Amino acid sequence: MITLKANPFDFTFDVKHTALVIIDMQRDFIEPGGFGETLGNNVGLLAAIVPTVQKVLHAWRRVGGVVVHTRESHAADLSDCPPAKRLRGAPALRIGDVGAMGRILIQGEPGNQIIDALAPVDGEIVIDKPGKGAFYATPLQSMLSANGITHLIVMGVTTEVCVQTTMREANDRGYDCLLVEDGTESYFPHFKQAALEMIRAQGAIVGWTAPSRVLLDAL
Ligand code: C5J
Repeated sequence: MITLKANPFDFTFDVKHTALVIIDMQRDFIEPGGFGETLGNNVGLLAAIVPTVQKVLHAWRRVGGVVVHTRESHAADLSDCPPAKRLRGAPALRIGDVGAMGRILIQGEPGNQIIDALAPVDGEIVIDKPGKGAFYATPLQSMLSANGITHLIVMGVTTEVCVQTTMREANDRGYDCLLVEDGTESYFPHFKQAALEMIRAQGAIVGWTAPSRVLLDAL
């Protein structure tokens, strides 16, 4: 068992029953020309966490823990993309349109791949998710159950959208979740801060948070 000095109080987990879940570290969000930029965001903000996420991923692989990568993505025929999601707002390009890295947010396109620095290796779970949360319309819960997972350590982007939604879905399904504070980022730094506070408020109502240093030292 490992106990971390986390917020709002200690987080105890067993590597054998804990998965590292890395949310949507795909080119669509982190590199120019993808979904994030079409929505008018500065994608450079998100690239800054890559070295931290990589350090934690490598440490987790060394201790032999289960790794889950997610990608926000849709089928090529858009059958899993509600029109309300595709048609909302006035982005430069919509989901399914052709951009600088292929079709925006479509499975198999160059922009939908996880960035090279964090690319999955054999044996790691990769979940393609049509929603913001990683449990909605995916086999994630059954895959975690098959691996005896009860705890999640979460990183990725963006903090207040896909990361927070996934943590809330996980919390409702009975998982204890810890978010790595410097392993997550938002296009809006004040939204990140607010999300961290919401997650750990009221006695860890959604989960715990801790800086990567605390986790890396413990591993
Ligand atoms: C968004 C995500 N922000 N991965 N997706 O649309 O957070």
